[in-house]
Amino acid sequence: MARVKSEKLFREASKVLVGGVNSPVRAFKAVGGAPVFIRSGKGARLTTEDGGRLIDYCLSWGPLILGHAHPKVAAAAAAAVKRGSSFGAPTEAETRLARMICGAFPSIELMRLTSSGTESVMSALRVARAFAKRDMIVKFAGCYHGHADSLLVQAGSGAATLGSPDSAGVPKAWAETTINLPYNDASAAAEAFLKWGERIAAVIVEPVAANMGVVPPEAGFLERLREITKRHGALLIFDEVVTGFRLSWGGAQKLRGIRPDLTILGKIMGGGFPLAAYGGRRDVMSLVSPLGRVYQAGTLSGNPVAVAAGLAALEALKSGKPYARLDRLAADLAGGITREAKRANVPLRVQRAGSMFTVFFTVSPVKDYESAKWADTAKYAKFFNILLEEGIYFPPSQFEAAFLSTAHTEKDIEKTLSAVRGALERL
Ligand code: KE4
Repeated sequence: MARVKSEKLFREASKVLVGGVNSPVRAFKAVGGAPVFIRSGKGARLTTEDGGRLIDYCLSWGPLILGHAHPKVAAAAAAAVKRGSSFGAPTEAETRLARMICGAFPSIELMRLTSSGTESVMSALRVARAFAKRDMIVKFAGCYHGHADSLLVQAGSGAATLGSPDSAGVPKAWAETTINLPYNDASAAAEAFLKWGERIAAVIVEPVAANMGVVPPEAGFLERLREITKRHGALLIFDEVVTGFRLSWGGAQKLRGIRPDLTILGKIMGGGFPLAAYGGRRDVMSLVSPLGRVYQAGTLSGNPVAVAAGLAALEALKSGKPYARLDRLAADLAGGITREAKRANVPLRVQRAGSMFTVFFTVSPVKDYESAKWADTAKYAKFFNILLEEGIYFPPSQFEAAFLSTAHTEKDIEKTLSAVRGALERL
């Protein structure tokens, strides 16, 4: 698929937008070439500015579990905007959405709507520090929780070492409030608490990692984190921005039967609009302004148009009960890719959780960021670009998740597997 127009648009964009994009991963740095510029989306398909039609497995990095331009979501947003786009005052719909979320996530007793996952994470960490009266946070290498300063840290050499900045502009002192441990290593967490326990306010974790590629938690990992944080008076924060409403109506915490103290939500809950949330224990969230002394605010927080879209998306999801079919379709695709790789004798492994998966070009199990980095990213880039030529749009990075939507069909899976067969033969 020629990308002449996308290349021209990318050159123009690069003159006024940093790197020609409004979020780095869109720039195709990991796969090469100019990013595809999108004209529109409908269902499981994207139409590019070059007139190409793509079966979309990136789905805007996860929000579009109902596919692009779902009629009910589009209608709800269109109707809402005609009633006014923003009031800076409470509306009844925000309560309805919050009530729906609390119903799906019983661990969320009190919550706050924001405009992005980053904003929700940033705020949740602030209230966790205030509640625990401690400064340090534990996270896991390869997990991404948005671009809040104190989370942009490199993993230390061994366990329980203080983080160092992983981005320019992050003061060393802020990075040192974060300990970055290997995912799936509960012993490292226990060791960190032995060393820093009285200073650790919270542990934040993706209950199924999606930002180093899909890496499910090993048996006992999350349960151990729950037990360790309880024992040391620290809070457990589940970042369910990706997994919330993706893995089940109640996210990963419902499937795992674990009750975190705070949960971060985003992506799917906004129906593709800027909408996210953080919430959890009432005694913790009651510290947030105007109830308590933890300040957090936002001009467009709980925006009426985004809330209308989010409500429509969640209502469609709740009534459609799509999870069994989504999981089956994803299993068919993942299984098919694995079969094609065996047939082509190409070393790869597909790691999947529900309707999200990653094709890792490595044969060893990927259980943390160190093992994820063994994947052959050059091979992934070639695989991605050959699929793109065949009209299949995977995430433009080895370390991201591919997603299914309710708009994907069995025919789409067949078409994709045929393109995968051809791509693997050309690797
Ligand atoms: P946002 O600030 O991008 O809304 O959310 C940040 C965030 C928080 N937590 C998790 C688990 C996330 O995956 C994200 C954002 N995800 C990335 C891609 N995996 C967004 C894509 C991008 O940065 O453009």
